[in-house]
Amino acid sequence: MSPEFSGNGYHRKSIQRDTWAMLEIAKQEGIETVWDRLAKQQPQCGYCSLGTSCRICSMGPCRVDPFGDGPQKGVCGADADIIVARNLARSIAAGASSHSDHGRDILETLHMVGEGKTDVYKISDPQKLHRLAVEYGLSVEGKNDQELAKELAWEMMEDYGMRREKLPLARRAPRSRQEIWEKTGVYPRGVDRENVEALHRTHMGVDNDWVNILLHAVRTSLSDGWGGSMIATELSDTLFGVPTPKMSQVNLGVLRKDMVNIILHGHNPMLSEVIVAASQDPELIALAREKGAQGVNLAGVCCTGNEVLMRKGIPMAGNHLMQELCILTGAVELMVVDYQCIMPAVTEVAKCFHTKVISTFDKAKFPGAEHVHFDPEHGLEIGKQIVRSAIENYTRRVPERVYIPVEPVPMMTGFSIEAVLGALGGSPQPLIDAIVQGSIRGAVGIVGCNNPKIKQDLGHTELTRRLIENDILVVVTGCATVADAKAGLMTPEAADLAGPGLRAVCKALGIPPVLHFGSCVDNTRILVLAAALANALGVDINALPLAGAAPEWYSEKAVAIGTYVVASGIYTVLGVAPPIFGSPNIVKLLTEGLEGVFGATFAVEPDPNRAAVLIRRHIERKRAGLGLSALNPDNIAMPESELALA
Ligand code: SF4
Ligand code: MSK
Repeated sequence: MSPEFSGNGYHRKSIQRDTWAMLEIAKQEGIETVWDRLAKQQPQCGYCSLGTSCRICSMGPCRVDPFGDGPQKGVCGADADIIVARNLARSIAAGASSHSDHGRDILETLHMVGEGKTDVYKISDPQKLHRLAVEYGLSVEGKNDQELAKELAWEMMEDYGMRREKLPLARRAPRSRQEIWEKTGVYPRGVDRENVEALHRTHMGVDNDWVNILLHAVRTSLSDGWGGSMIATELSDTLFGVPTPKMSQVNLGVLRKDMVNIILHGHNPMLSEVIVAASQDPELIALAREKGAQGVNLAGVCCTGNEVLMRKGIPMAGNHLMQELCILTGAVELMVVDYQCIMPAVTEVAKCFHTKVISTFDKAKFPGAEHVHFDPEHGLEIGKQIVRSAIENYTRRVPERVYIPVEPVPMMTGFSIEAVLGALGGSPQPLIDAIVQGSIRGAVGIVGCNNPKIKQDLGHTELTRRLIENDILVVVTGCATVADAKAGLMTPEAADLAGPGLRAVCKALGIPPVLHFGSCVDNTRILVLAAALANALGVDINALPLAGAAPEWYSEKAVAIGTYVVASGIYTVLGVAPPIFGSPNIVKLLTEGLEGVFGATFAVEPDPNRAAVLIRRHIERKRAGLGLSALNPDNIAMPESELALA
C-alpha cells in the first residue's frame, strides 16, 4: 500500500489505489460512503442473512429459527424450506425482470426504428438483423431494413407474452439441454409470464412445495438468460453495432482536469449512445471551449459503461463501488443515470460538490436529481440538452478541489462472439483445437458486481490470476471487467501472466488472456458461445470444461444470472453466500442435487484462491469426461496441497 494511505484501514476495503485516495478525501470532508453505511448496519439481521424471515403478508412479519429453540414456522405454517424458496424465487424474478425490462426498452426502440418514428436510432448491423429475422422464421426476401425491423420487433414482442410455448432463442441451446428443460418442466415460455407466475406462486397460500417453487424459479431465470437478456444483447448489437476489439482505458485517471467530465451510469445503452453522439457535436465542443474546457470527456460506471466501452471504446471510470467515489474527485460536471445499480446515495455525495445528477427514465427517479424525461423518438435532442447542461456546469467547478489520483491503465475490449470468431479466422475450431490439445484447459466466465462485504476487486482479480496461470481462459462482464482491467490483466501483454499454453495462444492471436464480453445482459454471449462449442462437439453444455464465478456479487440480477447459468449446465462458484443457509434442504439441492437434474451445481467459496482450485478440479473432471488430455502435474501453478482444501 502507498505510504500516504497506510494505517487508515482502506486496504481492508479495497485493493485499488484510486479507491484509497477517494476514501481519504471522504474522511477529510466527512462524506459518508457505502462502506460507512455498511458499518452502521452491523450487526445485520441473522434471519434475513439465512433467508428465513418473511414479510410476504400482514399476518407477519415472521421468522423461523432453523438452528435454535425459536419458532419453526411462520404464522401461516410456512417452514424454513418454504420461506427460503419463496424469497429466493422472488429475488430471481426481480433480477430476471430487471434484465428483461431493459430488453423490452431496446425492443420498443427497434419497433420505433421499424415505424420510422425516431430521429436518431438506425440499424447499425443489417447482417445481424437479417440473421435474427431468419431465426424467427421471417421471410427476408425483398424487405428493407426498416420493414424487417418492424416485423422482427413485432415477433419478439410475443416473447414477452403468453402465446409462445417456448422462447425461440432457447433453441440455440443444444437439443439435449432443451430436452432436460422439457423433461423437468422448466422450458421458458413468455418472459412476462414466467415472472408474473413467480410472483403468483410465492403469494401466501399458493405454491407450498419448495422444490416446485424452485423449479419455477429456474424457469424464470431461463426466460431471462435465453429471453430478455439475450434480446437486450442481440438488439443492442443490431441498433448500436456489434462490438469489435479496440483499446481503451480504465480507473479514475480517465477523468480529465482540462475537460468537461460526464459519467454515464446504469445499464441501458439507449441514452449513453446519444450522449456519445452529442459529445462530438461541433457546436457543443465550441461551447465547452468558450467555457474554458478543452472539450467533453465521457467515462462509464457499471454496465452502461460496459456497453459504450464495448462498442465505442469510451473509457471506464470505475465499477459499482466507485460510483460515489468518482464524484469525490471534484472533476465530474454531470452524472447521467438510466437504471439499475445506481445507489440513491449518489445525489447526497453530489450535493457536496458542483456535480449535477440527471435521471432520465421515468421508471427510475432519484430524489435530489434533476429529471430529464428520455424519449427515444427525440433521443439526440435530449442527449444534447444533457451535454449542454454539463458544459454549463463546468464554470461551477472548484479547481482547488479537483484531485485525480492515478494515471489510467490501458485495456482491450470489444469481444463479441462475432469478434471472437473473427480473431479465430471465422470458426470456433481453433478454440476447440486449443482446448482439445490442452493448451487452453477450459474457460471461465467471471461476472458480476462489487459488494462492500468483500475487499473491492480482490475476489475478481485473485481468481482471474489463478485461472490464467493455469491456462484457463477467462471472459469477464460487468464490474469484474473493471477490476481485472485496473489490475492490468486485459491487455495483450498480460498474456505474460498466463500459463505457457494460454500465453502462446494469446500471443499468436494478439489478444489478452481475459476477454471483455460486455455488460451483465451480455452474459448471454457466454451462453451462445458455450452452446456453439457444445453443438460443434456434439455434446451438451455440461460436458464442456467451463465454469462460472461471481466472486463479489450483490444484486438480484446476479442471482438470476447464476441460476440460468447453472440450469444451462455450467458449474458456478459464488463468493458471497446467498440467503439460503436457513434451509439445509435447499443448500443440499443447490450444491449437490442439481447435478442430477441439470448436470451442474452451485458452490459457495469466498476465498478466490480456493475457488480457483474448485474450478480447476471441475475443469479437469470435465476434460477427463471428454477423454481430453490430463493435466501434467508439473504445470499446476498452484499446488492444491498448499491450500489444504478439504
Ligand atoms: Fe408469516 Fe406466512 Fe405471512 Fe410469510 S406468508 S409473513 S410466513 S404468515
Ligand atoms: S449488475 S456487475 S453491479 S453494474 Fe450489471 Fe450492477 Fe456491476 Fe452488478
